Amino acid sequence: MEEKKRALSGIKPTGNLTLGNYIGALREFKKFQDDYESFIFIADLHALTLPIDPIFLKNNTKDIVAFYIAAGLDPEKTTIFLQSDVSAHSELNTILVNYLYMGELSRMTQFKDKSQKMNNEAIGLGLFAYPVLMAADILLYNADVVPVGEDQTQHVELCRDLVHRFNQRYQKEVFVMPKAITPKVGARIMSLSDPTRKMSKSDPKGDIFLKDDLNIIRKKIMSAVTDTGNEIKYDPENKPGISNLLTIYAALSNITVEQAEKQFEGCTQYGVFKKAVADKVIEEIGPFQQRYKEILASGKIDEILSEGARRASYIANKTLRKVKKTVGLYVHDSK
Ligand code: AQP
Repeated sequence: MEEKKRALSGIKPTGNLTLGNYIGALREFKKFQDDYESFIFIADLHALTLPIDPIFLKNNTKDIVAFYIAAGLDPEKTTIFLQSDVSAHSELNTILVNYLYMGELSRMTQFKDKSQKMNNEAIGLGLFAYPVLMAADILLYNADVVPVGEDQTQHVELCRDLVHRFNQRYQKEVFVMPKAITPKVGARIMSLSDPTRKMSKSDPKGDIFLKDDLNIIRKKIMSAVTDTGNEIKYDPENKPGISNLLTIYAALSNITVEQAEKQFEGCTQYGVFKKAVADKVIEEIGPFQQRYKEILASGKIDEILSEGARRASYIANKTLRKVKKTVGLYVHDSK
């Protein structure tokens, strides 16, 4: 029987998840669990790259596990685990920091965006080296595909450069070349209050949170920033607000943006259009919130994480051993 390809992705527990995280990543994960051997983790070590309250981090971590299951991940099919439970991530990170360069890391958009808002003296090394740990995450599982939103594709590209460099250096296929996969519609959901900016959990203005009360979600969509026109048209440059709402509507309806545009042809009232978008979001998020609550109440989170850590560690440790041998670290029987 042909071996299944592998898929791997994760989400940082740095805040309440947004509709952007849902459309760009979370909802996509389920699509991989039947045809791929799928590994989906909670990137809790990555969450430490910016200051975070410990209790907030711990609660967000449990939330994400419940969100994964609510989004349709089946722990029997998808290995769900915590990054910090598999020590191989940190160990491979320690090796890989020597194979990515300061110049390329300093050119990463996420680093530039996040560090720009900070005092230079207080930028942690972890924020700078974020893509190295992310490369370790991907490479430990020999992932063929990495489902992510658009903002993370640059890091996957850097990981590809690293694979090329590493395999060339040692003249063998140590690492599998991964490929980023972004959703066809909704790879970059924008803020409702400033549709030229990405909807982001660390910059919550204009966010829809997955835990928002449904009435609040409706209110937020009804007051989303649009433009002074009256045409429902996809034109991100001149009509970023309407284009963002069309994208949300299309993604959740599983149709293309062009099909969504057609549905609203002739509609000249933004209020009517916004109501349709709000209905669509609520239709999806309402039942999702219900499932999330049931999972949290079921008390099964720890069990899922323990089993996930066991399965993930087995695969990750095999890769780590191979890498250690390749670079010349002495791997002996006790290990
Ligand atoms: N606005 C978005 N539209 C589509 N996809 C998005 N993602 C994030 N925002 C959007 C995707 O969600 C996944 C999880 O992201 P992450 O938590 O690992 O980090 P991130 O990319 O930095 O996401 P955030 O929400 O912006 O987090 P903060 O603000 O904490 O840095 C990724 O696949 C991401 O592409």
